[in-house]
Amino acid sequence: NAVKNNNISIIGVPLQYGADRKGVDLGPDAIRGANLHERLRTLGFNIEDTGDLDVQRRLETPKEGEKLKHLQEIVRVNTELCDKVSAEMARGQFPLVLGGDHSIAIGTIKGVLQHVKRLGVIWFDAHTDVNTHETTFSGNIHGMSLAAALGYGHPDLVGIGGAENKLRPENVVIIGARSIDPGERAFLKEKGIRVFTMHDIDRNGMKQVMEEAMEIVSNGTDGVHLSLDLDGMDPFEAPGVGTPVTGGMSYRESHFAMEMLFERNILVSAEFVEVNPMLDQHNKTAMAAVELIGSVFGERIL
Ligand code: 5AB
Ligand code: MN
Ligand code: MN
Ligand code: MN
Repeated sequence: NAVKNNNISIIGVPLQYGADRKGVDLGPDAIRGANLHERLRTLGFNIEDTGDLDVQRRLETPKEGEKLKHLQEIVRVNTELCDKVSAEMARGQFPLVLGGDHSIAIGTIKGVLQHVKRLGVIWFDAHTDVNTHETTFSGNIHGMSLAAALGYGHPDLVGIGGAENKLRPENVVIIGARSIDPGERAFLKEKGIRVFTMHDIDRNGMKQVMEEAMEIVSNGTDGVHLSLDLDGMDPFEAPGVGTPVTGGMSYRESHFAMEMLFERNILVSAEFVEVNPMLDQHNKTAMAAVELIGSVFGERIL
């Protein structure tokens, strides 16, 4: 786990095809550029930066009549990511994946599932990412990654890393949601996935939300993955994202949630996604990501 495991492997995934918007492919370098390595080394970790996966960078127009945009390249990259994450875990490393758009959660989670069969997931996001090829309005695969990891959606996405490796709905929580499509609402209800919306955070506070959330994801599981979409934070504090939604989690709430995660010591892997430097102000969003990463790995004020 995060505390006992002193060895972190950074894996960059400069993929933008899931968001279909230029710039999110620059996320991994923006996060590195915000002092990531030094920050983690100061905390006493051994950092191995494995570099970036080989990704087609030129933003092509989606193929004519293709409902899921850039499906082929997204499946290829996620399959590679799955293998990479699995290989790093096989040699005892903690995978820290830097996006890239949120479609990469499929590859990350499928890779972790090769080692942690019963995996809990905390999905920190303004959105819930449980669209399928049948419910999506946008055709953007970054809005389908959680559904795919649960075993629902296009067979090519569900098949990444083996269709039999999948999350269970009762082991997943979503935190910070405030933009949910009609098809997603039905899906969440049908599968019984616990969603802590901004309303819940306002009403009960981040402390209670995190306590409940961590109880759910650690109950009957052997480890927890954190999938953190920076658009979960308020766009005022994290403007560099492709799909901003007002009324998000504050810097302080997010930061505190990460500190609580460290204290509970349940994480086996983490990913930070959707940082888009082309939409950012002075690398603010990448710096926020590094602040959150610091807290997840034990940084304290005093
Ligand atoms: B993100 C939307 N639900 O499917 C869709 O940023 C947005 O990874 C998806 O959370 C946002 O296109 C995906 C409208
Ligand atoms: Mn989002
Ligand atoms: Mn997302
Ligand atoms: Mn901090």
